Amino acid sequence: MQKIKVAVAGLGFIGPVHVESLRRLPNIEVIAATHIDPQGGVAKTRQLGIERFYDDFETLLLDDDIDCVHICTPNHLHYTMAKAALLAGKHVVCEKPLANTLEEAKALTELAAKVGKVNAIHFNVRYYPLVRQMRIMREKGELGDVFSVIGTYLQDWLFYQTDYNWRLEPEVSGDSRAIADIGSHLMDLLEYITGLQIISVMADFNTVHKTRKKPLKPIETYSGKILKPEDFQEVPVNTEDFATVLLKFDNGHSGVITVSQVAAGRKNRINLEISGSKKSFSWCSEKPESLWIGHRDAPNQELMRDPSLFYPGSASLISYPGGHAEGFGDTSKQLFKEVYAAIADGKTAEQPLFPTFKDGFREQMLCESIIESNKKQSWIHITN
Ligand code: SOE
Repeated sequence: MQKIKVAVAGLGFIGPVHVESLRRLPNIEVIAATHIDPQGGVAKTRQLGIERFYDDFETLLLDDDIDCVHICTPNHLHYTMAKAALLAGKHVVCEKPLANTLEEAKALTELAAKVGKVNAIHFNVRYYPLVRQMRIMREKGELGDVFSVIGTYLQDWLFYQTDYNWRLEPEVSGDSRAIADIGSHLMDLLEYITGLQIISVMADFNTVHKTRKKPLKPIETYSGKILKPEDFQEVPVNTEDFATVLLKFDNGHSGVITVSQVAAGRKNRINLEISGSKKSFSWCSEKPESLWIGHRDAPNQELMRDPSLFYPGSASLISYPGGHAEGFGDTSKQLFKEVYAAIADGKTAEQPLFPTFKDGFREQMLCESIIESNKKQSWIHITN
């Protein structure tokens, strides 16, 4: 089998998740990496058993053996790296957000279409099998019209004033934090499942910790929870720890999302309540193997992740029988399986099932409208 050769840029929290997930697929070989800190990068590359390390991204792109590049660096590097990779003739899988501005996201989407390379964005939450099962059940009319959507995404890794991360720095992470970082997953998810489009938003942000204590040495996502910094500097913070956004959908109905990164005890918890004219769905990412199905005049049901009970389109995202738990790491594996099938088949032009730069652009557009709504404390209509 001709293996597709892959490089990963950025070996912080999510980069190694990409490497591990890619290695579970038979037609892929991870052959190279690069990292912002060359010394630490060499050690991480060796630890991950990757054969080649490049001190800089430009040199990595000169390696003709590399077919596809995964961009797992901080947000402010996504645009320049994705653009350079596409121009170097590589397929690109980019972590969300696609870019830090709408203009950059638009330019990348147009460039990807022009060069005809496979392009994907890591909205991996779509790949919990029950998420696609909900989508297919809705497509088959089993949910009915969507009356309302209530979504929350709660974390606690930034709970303390001493929790610090590059996501707190707008020049690196962009002008929104909780909405852009995790609200993007939530909005992509609810549009993916319901088939609805958000057409207006009314947002309200809150920065719980107006200042934070920045450790004097770099730390990685989530690792700050265990770090006891000996000394740090107090810095102002003006991006949101918490946000609530009222939503209006193109079917005339409404919804609401709430995101927080300071919710003690909620580790990485997406919860969806989707109410339809025939039944309701309730799903939680911390219990991803179970879907609650609510009825007005019949007993409520629980659908467990079991390929024999799923439609083919969602059963294709399941590798193990019911009861043999699959989770967060499996979502990336299943997403990459669909991306690399498209690369192997040379299907760069079709509208694929997996999330592409177009979905990244849409999320950028929603996030910018939400930022504007919060600033103006008014409803903002989404112009497609
Ligand atoms: C931090 O909020 C984070 O790592 C996000 O950046 C990821 O997208 C999410 O999957 C887990 O939490």
